[in-house]
Formats: sequence, structure tokens, C-alpha cells
Amino acid sequence: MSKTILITGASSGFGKAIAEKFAAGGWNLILTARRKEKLEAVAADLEKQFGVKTLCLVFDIQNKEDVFKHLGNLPAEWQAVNLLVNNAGLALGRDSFQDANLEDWETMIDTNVKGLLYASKAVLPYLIKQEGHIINIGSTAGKEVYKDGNVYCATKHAVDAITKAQRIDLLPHHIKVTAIHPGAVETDFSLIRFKGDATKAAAVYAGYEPLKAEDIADTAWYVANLPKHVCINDVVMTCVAQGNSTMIHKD
Ligand code: 8X3
Repeated sequence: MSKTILITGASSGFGKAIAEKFAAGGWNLILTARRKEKLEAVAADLEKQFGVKTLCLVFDIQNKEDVFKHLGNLPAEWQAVNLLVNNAGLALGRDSFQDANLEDWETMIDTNVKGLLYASKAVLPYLIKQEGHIINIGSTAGKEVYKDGNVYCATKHAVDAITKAQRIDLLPHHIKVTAIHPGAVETDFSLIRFKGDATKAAAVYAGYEPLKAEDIADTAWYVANLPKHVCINDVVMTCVAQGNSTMIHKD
């Protein structure tokens, strides 16, 4: 029987790449995002290419009521969720603590931390029934703080801590909990962070070969398809040019 993956933030970037990877492997997909048209286009394409079933749920992960309305009440035929990928997240701004914008901070906290908590809590009753798996998308920014990264780094440190807490608390339910912490990956991450400034965004990935969203999807596929008794706790992954959160060698 086909398995089911639920991916938040699935209309682009890692979420879309993970959806493609799992669809290619025959998993059915529950995809969530704010952007209805983009999300439905991703779903339609994967249904056509791989013959899998998809369910699109359109809501803002920052909105607690909407998260529970959609994820807490999955249609009966979609309730056997084997894997939740908490992928929805973003960076906004790269400013010093004193210059950073309070609204940017709040959006990052509401999405990266509170959204992840809401989605996990809403889906958990279904995951418990399946003895399922949670993959949280963290960041190297959740391992080491960097200059002008302040609250973005804090939210990803929170993802690291929440992952560890979930793993411990969910032990009695035989649920695997994994964090994947990527370094620099060329997606629309920096374009969003720099609020549409394509020059600044491109500069982040210039002079070296960054990771691709597909590399993250391959890793998610690997950790999700191990024997039942094996749980990969933590994956920190960078491109070869990146040594840690702060050191990237540019030729
Ligand atoms: C993305 C990696 O280095 O831009 O989380 O924070 S970084």
C-alpha cells in the first residue's frame, strides 16, 4: 500500500523538491502552502508524472485556527499519514540586532517556530496511529549563530531544540524524529530574505557551488526509507565549499 507524506511549504524550494522525490517513489502527497495556484500546479504535475494521489491544503501556517482546521481534520481517506515534513519557513532581512525590523522577527518566529509547533500538534494524532516519522527542516543557522542572523538563527536553534524534545517525548509512540540542517542551498530563500533584491540574493551563491533543493530531498528520502528500528536524529549538510555556518570558500 502506498505511503502518505504531508509537506508544509510545498509550493516551491525544498518542499516542492521533496514532493517530487517522494512522488517518484510512489508516495501519495498532502501538500500545504499559502499560494493556491502554485501548489495546485505542483500537485497536478506530480499526479500526471507519477500517478500518485494528492491533496492540496491552502492556508497560512502562522494562523493557528487555520492550521488546526485543515491539518487537524484530514479527510478520512487521507488520515494514514506516515511522514510529516515541517518545511515551511523563511528568513526575512539580514540586519544587526539594533536595526532589524520587528515585523520581520515576528513573521519568522510565527512561521518557523509557531507554525512548526501547530502543524506537528495537529498532525500528531494521525502520526501516532501509523507510528510515523517527523522530519523538521532546520539550518546550519540552528547550529551556529552568524552576524546579522539574530532572530533567524534563533528560530532555527528552536527547531533544533524542538526536534530533540519531540524525539524524547514521542518515544513511547515509536515515532521517529529527524532534523535536516542544510547550509547554503540555491532556492528563492535569499530572494525572499532580501525582499526581492535579486542582486543581493545572487551574491549569496556566487563563487562556489551551493547545495540544490534536490540534495535536501534526496536526504529526506534516505532518512525516511530506513528500517523500522533506525532513526537518523540529526543531519547537518553543506556543499563542499562550506565548512560551517559562517565559512564559505569562494574561488
Ligand atoms: C539557510 C542557510 O546560512 O543562509 O538556512 O542561514 S543560511
